[in-house]
Formats: sequence, C-alpha cells, structure tokens
Amino acid sequence: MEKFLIPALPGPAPEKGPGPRATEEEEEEEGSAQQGSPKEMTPLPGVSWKKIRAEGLSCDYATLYGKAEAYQIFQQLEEEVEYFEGEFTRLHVFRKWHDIPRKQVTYGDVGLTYMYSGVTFSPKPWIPVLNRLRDRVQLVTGHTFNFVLINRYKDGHDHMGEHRDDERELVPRSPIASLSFGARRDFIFRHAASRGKNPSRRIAPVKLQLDHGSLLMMNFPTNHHWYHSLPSRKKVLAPRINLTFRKIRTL
Ligand SMILES: O=C(O)CCC(=O)C(=O)O
Ligand SMILES: [Mn+2]
Repeated sequence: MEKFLIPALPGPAPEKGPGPRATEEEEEEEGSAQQGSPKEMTPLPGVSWKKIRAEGLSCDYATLYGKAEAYQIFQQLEEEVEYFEGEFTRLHVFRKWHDIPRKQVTYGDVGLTYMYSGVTFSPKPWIPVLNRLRDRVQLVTGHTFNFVLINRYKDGHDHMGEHRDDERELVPRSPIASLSFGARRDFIFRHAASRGKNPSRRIAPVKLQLDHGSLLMMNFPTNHHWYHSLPSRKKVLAPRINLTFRKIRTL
C-alpha cells in the first residue's frame, strides 16, 4: 500500500487465531505451491486452501465464492462503494504528483485513524456489503479485521506498483486478506534481496493469478521479505475490484 497508514499509538499483542495463519515452522519453511492439509488450515467445510511457500513467504489461496455469487458481489460493490475523488486520487512521489493508476477508498471501524501525506484521516464507516465480506473472511480465516483498502482497476492498464504492506500501524504479525472480484490478474511477489540492478541474491519471483471470487492470505513474514505488484496487462479489458482487509492498531 502506498503509505496510506502511519501509526499514532502502540497497539495490542500479536494476533493468534485458528485460521490459515502459517505455523512458526511453516514460516521458516522453503518450497513451492502445494495443497494444504486440512489439519493446518481452516476447518470450515467447502474451502480448500492452497499453500504458497517460498523462503520468508507464506500465503494461502482459496476460491471463496463461486462464479455467480462473485458476480453478484462485484455488481453490488460497483453500486455501493464510493471511491475517493480529488486530492486523494494523487500521490506525491519523488517531489512529483502522480495520478494513482486505479481508484481507491478505505472503509473501517469508527474511530480508527490513519495518515496520508502527513494528514490524519478516518476511513469511511462500514457498509452492509463490506460487513458481509469481512465477516465471511473472518469466519474462514479465524482472524479479525478492522479496516479495508479497496482498489478498482478499470482494465489492464490500471495497476499497482511493487511495494510491501509492512506499515508500522498494522497489528504485528497480523495477516492481510486480499479478496478479488472481476478480471483475473497476475500478481507477482519479488524477494527484497532480488530487486534492483545488482541484487544480492537470486531468488525466483513467485507468480500467481488472482481469480474472480478468490481470497489470498498474505501471512507474516511475507510482507517483511517480499514485495508484490499487480502489473499492467494491456490485453485485460474487464474491470477488477480488490479488497485488502487489514488489522490496524487501536488504543
Ligand atoms: O489489487 C491487488 O491485488 C493488490 C492490492 C494491494 O497490494 C494492496 O492493496 O496493497
Ligand atoms: Mn499490497
């Protein structure tokens, strides 16, 4: 996330939950994508998790909604989500203002605050469709979330640059739950040590496709070691909406 959030105050202890959060051993584990064992994953019937693992990367991926239901949700999001306008659609990077290459908005618990370009903001209050999605994500993961960033990509020209979601104001070790609707898009993880012209290590990127109705759990310590991006794909003509549910520190 492009510096949306800056903490005001220290928060509670790291979260532990029964959901698909990786165990301590798994966090150290290396390897590639494999099918998750039901014992380690959420016990909710009907959700089949795929584990995605690499050095310092722990993600879980599942199809949460069938095509028809996902389409209804997409339509409802189109009707009810109100995206930022005006100054919120621009980013200040290296002394220049840039239009964000997508639409964005934040919703969350009443009383939460976050900083953007040095100014304190409150997310918009939850609306019923977002409550429903958050509750479902909480149910299948066993984690709670108090904030969501929504990104709308009108087509494959819209994208998100490489970044880590490692802001200090997130509850330590809490996962980020990324729910996608609409066009399937490529999603790429790159290890921090493998970036730039002279990388100190050669670690292969991890490439995923985020499908309509899917949930990607980015577990600790993924966002510490790996950057991720949603590259532009000129051949993609359809829109996509992504919701990243997060847990922000509170008083
Ligand atoms: O649209 C996506 O899948 C990426 C979203 C993301 O990385 C973010 O909101 O921080
Ligand atoms: Mn992100």
